[in-house]
Amino acid sequence: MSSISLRLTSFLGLFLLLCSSSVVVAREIGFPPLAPLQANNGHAQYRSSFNDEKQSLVDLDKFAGLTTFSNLPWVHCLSEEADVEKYDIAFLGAPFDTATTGRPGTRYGPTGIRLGSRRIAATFSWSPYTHDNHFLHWAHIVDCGDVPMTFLDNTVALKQLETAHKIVSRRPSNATEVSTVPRIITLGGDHTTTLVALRSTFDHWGPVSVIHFDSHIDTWDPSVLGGGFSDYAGLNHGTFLHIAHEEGLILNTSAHAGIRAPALNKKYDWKNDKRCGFEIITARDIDKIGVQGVIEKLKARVGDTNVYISVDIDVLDPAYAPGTGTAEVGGWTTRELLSILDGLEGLKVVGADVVEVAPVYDNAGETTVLAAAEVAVSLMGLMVETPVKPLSKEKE
Ligand SMILES: [Mn+2]
Repeated sequence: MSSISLRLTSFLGLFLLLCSSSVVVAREIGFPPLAPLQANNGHAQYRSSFNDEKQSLVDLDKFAGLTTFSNLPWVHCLSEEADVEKYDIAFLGAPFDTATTGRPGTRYGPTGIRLGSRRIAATFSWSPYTHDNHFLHWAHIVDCGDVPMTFLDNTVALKQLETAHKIVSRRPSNATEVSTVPRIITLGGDHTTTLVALRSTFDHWGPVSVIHFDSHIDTWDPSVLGGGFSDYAGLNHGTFLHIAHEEGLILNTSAHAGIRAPALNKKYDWKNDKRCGFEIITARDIDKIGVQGVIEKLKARVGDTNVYISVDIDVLDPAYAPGTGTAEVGGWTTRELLSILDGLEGLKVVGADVVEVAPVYDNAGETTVLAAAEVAVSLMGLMVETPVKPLSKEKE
């Protein structure tokens, strides 16, 4: 017998021995392939909330239905009908990008921010930092959808937004014992939309301190930025704070945070900025005074006044927010911005926005819209933390 035949015979013998000495039984594999949580008659049973099939279609709160901000309920806030679900804080989209000086695209901003928020839901929002959940406090928070804004005439578009702000903020609030005027968080939209929001807050609270997170000062003189061709050209996303000052909407206790873009001239822009009521915290100041230092400076600046917080997403470095129209390198990180915003707890925030989000320049990882969504949640948290009485009530 050759050595190859000898080996084959040995393998065959071993195989027959194994077959005769044991009973081979197919192993039952359950799905999901986890140890059974309960055993009943030897069969695996898995815990499931899928008991009521119809109810399960109603209760699922993420990735289902139409996309609203943070899966909040959509309310037809702009309806002329009086019988509309009441709310205390409303997200309102302003799809507008025809007053930009750089790359357009922010008309898709509100949609982008909502997409960036689709993993956020009230039931899954307990903070690892505070162990609090701002979605589940006193305030009923809703998404009012987007305002129809024509892309062919800025004057008309901003008038449409102004009318929408009036309707949304003049509806009766839900928790009347806490707050009687619903507050609005605008999802922009280019920064020009903030002028309209400031007119709206003026309606209820009078002039406010603006905390303006941005890489640009946005107080540029309308007779310069825009070419000085016409009043129409003068109202744009780099001049709206100048105009807000001229209209008496803001207090001289306002502040910019994160500034790093150059001015048009050696002195005038900075002098004019101060005249418009602003103090500047530059992007590089954070290296000297830290996050806490920025928070303290902002709080000291606005004091006890009513505050409007506007976040131009270009305050972030383009590494953290490439999806914007006029990106400036050397900016803050998303973590720094969120820490600063959360640190402003206690301020009387009467209105807020996150603007200049242009998803078309974002990346496949959705870096910009994810950041913008979290910024909006932080702004909402500040509003929940500190209810604000309207002006008429304060006078009583
Ligand atoms: Mn801006």
